Amino acid sequence: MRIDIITVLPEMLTGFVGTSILARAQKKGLAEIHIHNLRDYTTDKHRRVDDYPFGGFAGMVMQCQPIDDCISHLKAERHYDAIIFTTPDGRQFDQPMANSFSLMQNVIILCGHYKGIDYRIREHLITHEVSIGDYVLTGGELAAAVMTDAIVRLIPGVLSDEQSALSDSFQDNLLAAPVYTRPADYKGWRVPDILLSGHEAKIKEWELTQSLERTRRLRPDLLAERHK
Ligand code: 6GU
Repeated sequence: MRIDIITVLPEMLTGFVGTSILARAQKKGLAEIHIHNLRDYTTDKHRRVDDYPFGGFAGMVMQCQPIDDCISHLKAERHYDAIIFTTPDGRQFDQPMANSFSLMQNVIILCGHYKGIDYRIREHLITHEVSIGDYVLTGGELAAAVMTDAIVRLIPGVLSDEQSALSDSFQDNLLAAPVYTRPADYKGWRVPDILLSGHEAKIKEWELTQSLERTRRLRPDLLAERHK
């Protein structure tokens, strides 16, 4: 899978995509992540990518030209399955969305900034508008990082069997059961006996009971979702 991220703050993302699981996914050839500096596409001699809004509103608006040129440049090279715009008024990102994006071949993520982008870009070029939650970030870079991480870790081969995405919280609308490692007794804080018993079937049953109990207590909304 290939992800192209368009941003005015490339330095916010280069370290992130070159670290840990995302770095390994790229080294293994399972993911390609390219960061594009929007300023490289402006025809403005001062490298401006924003301007004052029509109508006399406050704030600055990202202009059509650099965004259109950058996206056109990418589209001339390959077909894109999704052109995502990060924006607080988008649809809220969740695990099913991560799953469906992870099945795609080529995806563009355009990071929003300032008061917004010229609405004509959203009307004519964007296929998906996505938010990561009901709070306001200064820019879409962190949202792009969150989405990229959630998407790339789902690509087959990116995680090892032990880290398998199948046991994640949310994958089946259940929170994960608690996990423990050695020592079995730390300062009198004991690991549940069942986990030391070696009874595989009983351990599985314990895990499901814990998942259900924690979901009922902490996220009852997820259980309601499960029964739909
Ligand atoms: Cl995608 N962008 C911004 N600026 N703020 C957000 C967001 C996105 N998602 C939640 N808050």
